[in-house]
Amino acid sequence: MKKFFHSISELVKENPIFTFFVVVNFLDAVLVRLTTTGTCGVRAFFFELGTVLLFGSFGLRMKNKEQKIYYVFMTIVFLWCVVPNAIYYNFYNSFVSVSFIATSVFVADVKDAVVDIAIRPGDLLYLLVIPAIIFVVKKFKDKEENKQGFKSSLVLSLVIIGIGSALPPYYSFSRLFKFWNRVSVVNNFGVYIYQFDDIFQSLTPTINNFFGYDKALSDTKKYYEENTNTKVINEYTGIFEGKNVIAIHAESLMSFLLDMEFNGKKVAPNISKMASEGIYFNNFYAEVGVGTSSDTEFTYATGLMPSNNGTVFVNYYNNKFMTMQSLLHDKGYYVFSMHGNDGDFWNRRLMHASMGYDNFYAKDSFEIDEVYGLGLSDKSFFRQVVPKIGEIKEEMGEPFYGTLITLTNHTPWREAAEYSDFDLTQYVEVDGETVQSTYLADSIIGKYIMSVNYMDEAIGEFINDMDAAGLLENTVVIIYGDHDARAGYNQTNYLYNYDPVTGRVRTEEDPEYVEFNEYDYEIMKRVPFIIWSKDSVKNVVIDKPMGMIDVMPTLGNMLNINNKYSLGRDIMSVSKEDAIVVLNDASFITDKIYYSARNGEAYTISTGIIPDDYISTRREYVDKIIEISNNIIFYDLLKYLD
Ligand code: GP9
Ligand code: MN
Repeated sequence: MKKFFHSISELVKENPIFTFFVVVNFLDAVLVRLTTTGTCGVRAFFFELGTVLLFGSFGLRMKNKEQKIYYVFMTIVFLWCVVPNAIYYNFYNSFVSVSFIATSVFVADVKDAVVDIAIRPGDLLYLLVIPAIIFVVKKFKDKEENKQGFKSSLVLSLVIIGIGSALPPYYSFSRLFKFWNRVSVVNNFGVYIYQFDDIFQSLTPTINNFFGYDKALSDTKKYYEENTNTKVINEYTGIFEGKNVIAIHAESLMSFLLDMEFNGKKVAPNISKMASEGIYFNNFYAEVGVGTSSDTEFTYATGLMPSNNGTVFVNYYNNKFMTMQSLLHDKGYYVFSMHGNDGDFWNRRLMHASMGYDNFYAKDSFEIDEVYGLGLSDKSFFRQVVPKIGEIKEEMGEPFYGTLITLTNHTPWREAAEYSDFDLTQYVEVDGETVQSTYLADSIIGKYIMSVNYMDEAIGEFINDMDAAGLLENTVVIIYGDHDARAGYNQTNYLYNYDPVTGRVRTEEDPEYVEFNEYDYEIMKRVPFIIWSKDSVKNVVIDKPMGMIDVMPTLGNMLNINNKYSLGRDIMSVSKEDAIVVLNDASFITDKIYYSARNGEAYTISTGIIPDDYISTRREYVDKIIEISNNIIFYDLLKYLD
């Protein structure tokens, strides 16, 4: 043992390049974890140090230039694990996947958002490591192969990884293999192991075709045998059968805006009016992964969870899925989608055809006469949509089902003041005088609020134009938010704790501090789901926790169609106690708690007794839903199920 540690200390003294490589790459891993999730788990330290030592030891089997090139190359590889994740986490609160690179062609279109919200100058400091290690390898003379040093550092790295493995939480290994909780993997194993695992997982769909298929098929068949998704008859069964349906996919619309007003004016008067007149699901959540809008389109249409590796729209668009669109088409509906953006964004041109749409009207079907943010403005889009629906009704008859995907309210809302004059001025008392504060209008969250007001106006004009054209007769209009705005915790906290008088954000020490923690931020990510029709006012509010996977069964029951592969449930036939929102990282929300799969913590939403097995039974349920969904996606199993 003494000899072992002596050889390590000799190694550190004799080979400064090896020492620099280990120290700097270990510090990078620790820093990126602390500056993203903020978790200071001891366990991850062992894995981060052990990983760097392990790769560092291989360099000792090389000599001279080869050894130096190896250490520079591996430092660049480790930086590729650190810098993209530091930036990506600011935008998505998760960690990047190499399979996302396949979809990153779309990031170019949202680069403003990435630049505005995601890239912090500090994240780019990591890049200084490259000139630093080049300086170090130039400064110190070449080294011969060091077999003893290799053995000692290899053994030390394995001992350190072994200690890390012996530390709780032991369930984290399942997350390493199941991999739907990226944050948990980084928190427990560090960013290097996370990224190597991600590469392996991203290759899995290709590998899967050779391995794991049989087990996935038998597990999935067994699941559906035990959970046959027969339609439950209730008071909503068939209430909209045969009606036309127009579904508005409202970009980044969140529910809290429907109750918000400034200076006596509602932020979203039209949408909130439709919510009050129709059926309003006010405890509703998107369940997106990295696929954001496209994940919502997929989950809404199939009742399956999004893919945990890549996105369905890009990586699995050729697979067979049972969708609302295909079921309605089979019932005689003409099914179309319309969107003012490039038809290849999110690979929609191919995926919409695969989902069963008869036609997809993309950017090239519209006159691009007014542009804000990502493309055609919502007001111009809707103005042009109305006559198109009129032509469809003329030429294709009824019933028709149309998905209208909005665009203007997409992050980062930089131009909001150009298309919205919604007044966010705050009037505050300072030393007995009333002064104006415009902090909100200048902030990202303020621009978001202004942008939502614009989208609300656009939807209000659309409803009026549809009514004037006689297109609301026998028609149901649906509005759903496709995911939360991604404005970030700090920006959202402004709404609760920015003090316009002092210009500071209140902390817990302030008497007027409003409790708003990371869990409150997750819980407020509700998006509206509204079913409205001109001729059948409903005035119903459903406050049961509901997820996007429940839309297919719930709306399907109203349209009298049944998707037997949906993993969601018709919320009208589920009790509030049993209702559950399955989130894509295996966290979940019920009427009692928000359970964070990242930290294994439960945050109380309402009082009341929580039975012993309350969390474990729901965690098993959630894991199973995610597993079966991913089986179907990865292995294209619906082709083989009857
Ligand atoms: C792109 C629009 C926005 O066409 O649907 O997509 P998102 O960035 O929200 O996934
Ligand atoms: Mn979106």
